[in-house]
Amino acid sequence: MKKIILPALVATAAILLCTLFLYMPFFMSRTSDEPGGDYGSKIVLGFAQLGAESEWRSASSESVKRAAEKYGIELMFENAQQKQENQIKAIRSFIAHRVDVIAFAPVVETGWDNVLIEAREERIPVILVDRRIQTEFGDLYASFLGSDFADEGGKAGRWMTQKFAGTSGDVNIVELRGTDGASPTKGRGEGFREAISSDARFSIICSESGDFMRSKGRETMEGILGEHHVPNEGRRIDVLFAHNDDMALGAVETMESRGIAPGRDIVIISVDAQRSALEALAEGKLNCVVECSPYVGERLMELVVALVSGDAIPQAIFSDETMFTEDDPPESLPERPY
Ligand code: GYE
Repeated sequence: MKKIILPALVATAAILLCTLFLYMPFFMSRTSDEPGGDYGSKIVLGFAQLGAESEWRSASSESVKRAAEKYGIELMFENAQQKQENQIKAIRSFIAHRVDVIAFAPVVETGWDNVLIEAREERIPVILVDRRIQTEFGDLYASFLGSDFADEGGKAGRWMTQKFAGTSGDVNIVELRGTDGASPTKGRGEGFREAISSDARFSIICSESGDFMRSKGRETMEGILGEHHVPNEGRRIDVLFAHNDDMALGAVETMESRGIAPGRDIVIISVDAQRSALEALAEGKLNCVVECSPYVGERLMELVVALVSGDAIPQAIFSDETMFTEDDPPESLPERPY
């Protein structure tokens, strides 16, 4: 009897195992009621990056790519070259591919409703990375992951008021704005103005956009210096507030080419704290650098996994950020991974 039972048990177990393996993919794949497409067990994330305008942006792209690899998430990555229509096109292609989650860094704040309604209709969740949008609809995105831009502008403004606390006379400020219509431009500008508003000595004598680019920072500063910094005619710029490091570093080049000592003749404050800016700070060419972290890749992947698993996620997640100043010993400044 034993002789018959044992082979029969082995055969039954083998048949059961084979059946399980055959149907495994079916059990693991999502049904059509669930958000996103069916890519087996691998999560697919469509990421529409806004461009490659700054060193900060390159670090942000790198952070997302490395994190996707680390988390085993399949990444569809598009670079929109700073054009909203390219980003919209990329998002539409992600919808057509039925990716599991869409993330994007909106180049400007407005004009996203239609494409995000399309994503919502397909039940594909969206995460805003880095920049925010303005919309009347409360449910077009699941979460925002990035920085508090008004706080960054506030830090810059407060540092400046302290820097000039013991001095007398007017303080003439020039502002190099980021891309017009973008949330960091708005937030940093407002936060800065709010912080300096209590003292009438501070005035922004000129504000121009350099589009967050080093080349435009260089060019724009050329015209601004010619018009506003002619000390022997009594025209003088005391402070440059640049909305990012690349524009500040472009302006530094222009100042040096005109024999102006950046950081000494003109106090320079910028935002981001990328590697090259921290080096310039250590050399005394920048005076204050407010940190804005591009290293959100891993946090993004955690959110993506949570969304696909059906877990609740916070509506907004802000990075912990600090600032670095001319008073920090150069050896205490952090090393940037990329
Ligand atoms: O400060 C700048 C980049 O959106 C926070 O965009 C980002 C900004 C960053 O080009 O360098």
